Amino acid sequence: MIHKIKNIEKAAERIKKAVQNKERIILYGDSDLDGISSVVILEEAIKSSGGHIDSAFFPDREKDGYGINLNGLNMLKDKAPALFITLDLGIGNIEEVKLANKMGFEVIIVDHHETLDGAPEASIIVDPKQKIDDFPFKGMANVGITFKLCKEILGNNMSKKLEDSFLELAALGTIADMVPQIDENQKIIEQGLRSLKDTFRPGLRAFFGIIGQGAIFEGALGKIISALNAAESINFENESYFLLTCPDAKECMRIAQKLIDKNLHKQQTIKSIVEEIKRRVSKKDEGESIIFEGDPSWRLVLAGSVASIISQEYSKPAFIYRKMDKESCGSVRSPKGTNTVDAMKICSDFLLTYGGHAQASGFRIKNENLEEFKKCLNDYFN
Ligand SMILES: [Mn+2]
Repeated sequence: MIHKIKNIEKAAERIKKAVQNKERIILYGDSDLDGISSVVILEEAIKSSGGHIDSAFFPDREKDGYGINLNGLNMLKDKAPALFITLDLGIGNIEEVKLANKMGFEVIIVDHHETLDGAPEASIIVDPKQKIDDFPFKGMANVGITFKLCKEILGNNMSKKLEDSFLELAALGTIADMVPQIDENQKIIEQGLRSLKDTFRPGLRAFFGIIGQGAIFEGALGKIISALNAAESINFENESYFLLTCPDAKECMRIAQKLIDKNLHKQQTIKSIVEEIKRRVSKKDEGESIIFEGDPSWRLVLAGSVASIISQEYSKPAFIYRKMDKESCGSVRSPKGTNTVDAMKICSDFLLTYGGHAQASGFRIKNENLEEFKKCLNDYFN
């Protein structure tokens, strides 16, 4: 028997029913390319099945934090009752889902992050990392899971053209999320990239118009992904989402160029933060099993990239955070074979929230607990 991802058929049926009954549908996605491309393809699948979405919402990780958050729920609460579908986030939002239920939303979670202790009280949860899910491949990006969901929704009504167009975004999101390029991911990437060269999507064509295609394709791909990942979510609107759903070629060129420029600036800032951390580390003794550094001036949206470089350079788990007035918020990257979510489970008494993947995760903490948290982590990784 071929196992499907648990609840994926159930979620598709529920979404189809919502389309039929003209229920209000809200998509709430993570602000990285995996989350954005998930929202875009699910929105287009819903459109293609004769429905529409009321809104696509993307939290600002800097301001609102990762996941479903209070600001977002408060902005959306007048839209209840509605079907509230989360993409690439939600599995860690036990309290927020409770609140969403109370507001009158029905929540469907589509996520691929590690489950924590206890699951949110959502009406349907699609996440292959749930213990009760026996779908064999656990390494899909969220957009790969969403692609499967779109296929369930549309069935035979998914045209080849639409499927190719979804696969292009699924490939980009899968590469961007740095999940292993094996198994189903490999198939998605192969098919998606094949189609990407002749994409119909104006937002992607715009990049080829600016940076060219042909022989430099490999290099172009990295540029496109970093540019799309350099977008910001302001007032819960995301520039890359706008670009990928914009039908106007001229407008697409303008936004694509803006994102390319933004990415250049971002890369320079990342470099200077990395240099600062190296300076700090060189002054410390070698005994620590992790790198744990924060600063009020470091933007949270850059913490993941910085942590990734630092973790590779020192072959140690890197916890990089922005220190704000009372709380700090950070990103974590760690070498193969380590599990930072497990580590934070052990140290969770010191944390407000945490979650993610074994080697790529995040946390939020009260500043008064920073030292204890660091000590707990050092003990764990020793
Ligand atoms: Mn993801």
